[in-house]
Amino acid sequence: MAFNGDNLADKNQVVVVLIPFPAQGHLNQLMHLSHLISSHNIPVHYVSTVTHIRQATLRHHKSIISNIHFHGFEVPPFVSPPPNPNNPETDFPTHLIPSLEASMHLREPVRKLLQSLSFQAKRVVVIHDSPMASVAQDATNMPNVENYTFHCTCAFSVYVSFWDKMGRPSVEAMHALKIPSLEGCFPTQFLDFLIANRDFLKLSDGIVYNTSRVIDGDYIDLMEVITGGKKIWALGPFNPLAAEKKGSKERHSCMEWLDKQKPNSVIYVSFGTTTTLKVEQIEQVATGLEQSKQKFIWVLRDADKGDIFDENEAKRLELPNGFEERVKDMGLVVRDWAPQLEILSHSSTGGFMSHCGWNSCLESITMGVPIATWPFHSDQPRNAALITEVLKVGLVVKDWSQRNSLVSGSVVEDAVRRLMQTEEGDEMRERAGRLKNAIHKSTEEGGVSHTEMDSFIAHITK
Ligand SMILES: *[C@@H]1O[C@H](CO)[C@@H](O)[C@H](O)[C@H]1NC(C)=O
Ligand SMILES: CC(=O)N[C@H]1CO[C@H](CO)[C@@H](O)[C@@H]1O
Repeated sequence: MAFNGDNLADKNQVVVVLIPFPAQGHLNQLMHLSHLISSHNIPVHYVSTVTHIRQATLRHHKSIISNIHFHGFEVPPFVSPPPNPNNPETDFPTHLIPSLEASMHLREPVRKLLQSLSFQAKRVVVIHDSPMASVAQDATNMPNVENYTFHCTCAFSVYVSFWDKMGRPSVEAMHALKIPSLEGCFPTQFLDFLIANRDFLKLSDGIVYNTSRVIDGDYIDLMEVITGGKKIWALGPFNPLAAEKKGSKERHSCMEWLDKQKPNSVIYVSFGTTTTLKVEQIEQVATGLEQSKQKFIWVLRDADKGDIFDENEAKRLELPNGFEERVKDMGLVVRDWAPQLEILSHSSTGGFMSHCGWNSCLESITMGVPIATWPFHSDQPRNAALITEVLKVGLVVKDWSQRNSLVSGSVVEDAVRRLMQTEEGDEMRERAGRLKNAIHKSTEEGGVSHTEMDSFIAHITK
């Protein structure tokens, strides 16, 4: 998908250029954002490396991607090692760092694209993922280019990092909350990467969060104070998939299994695309699920590699001997790509054991499913605190203070039982249901998310 400079826009048009951070959760969110923006008849250009454009489009529904211009740019080759679950220092996917560093070479092709678009269009609106600020930096010298920062996480987690840096001052919205430390969230190598980007963040004209005022509005207000009144929009969550689930011919086999289960009886277990469990940990999860005697769907995969198309097949993760046979009436182990949103929106699904990546949190709360939290790295521990401490729609499986220890089978069993079989769990499900309704209302005409989206579109096309 080489870029040729002609006819990408005309003089009356505002065009939007999106620059995602090249990891699945981010590629996914900016893909949804592309779709939302292009549904307002605004041309959208989605920019990444050749490999990551391939990844983003492969994992997305065709109806979403048909109106988007993709620009896959060549970057120097990077190594794509397998994930290392036995790294004693961190659960962060350090094997992705070479691909992240390679993506910094997007700066030059992005500059050329912006320049050419800026000649052709009325205005160019760049929305870059926050760790991609340095790739977008040349926007600053072009007269009709505006720059916006996009956060793929909640305002709460971003606020907590600032609050930490300020020495945890007394603030009402933080009162009595148990906030996990930043320790162990990022390895130094990645922190350097973030710091290198921070200077460019100051250059943005506005900030977009994929969250909703219904979810963490207090923290959006607090961020507005911190960023000196810079305009913030909370553009989420809008779930485009909600309508297409039933009657689709390409339904995953686990959906038929779900159809046969009782309402709220199944716990969905998945730790996302950046987590690889140690062999011993897999054994403990298996034991815990088996002993909980609850129905489950467990997605068991290795973390994505920096290049998911890299030849060497991921190894098949081993389960304890005879496990799959013993649990065949209780649960499913899914080893391929699972339709997470469909699973969460199914009435048989009553709980989610999750690493608390922001996509997963949002999908779960918009579907009214309470979460058993088990964070591994990055913003996950703070997202987990939002779920359990602020919103109270989940319970803790692994506390961040215990991050270096194995979670035993009995802890897994206990968490699953509490979430699925106790009054405490039912109360969380009720609260999650109320939050779901509030979120759905907010995306309807006149609702707060709907209004924010209109205001953002009006602002960029003004
Ligand atoms: C925000 O994330 C959710 C969950 O992945 C997604 O469904 C939604 O479309 C995203 N919204 C934006 C604006 O990226
Ligand atoms: C290119 C461009 O519009 N850069 C702007 C990004 O946002 C900052 C803050 O509003 C402006 O000072 C830059 O001029």
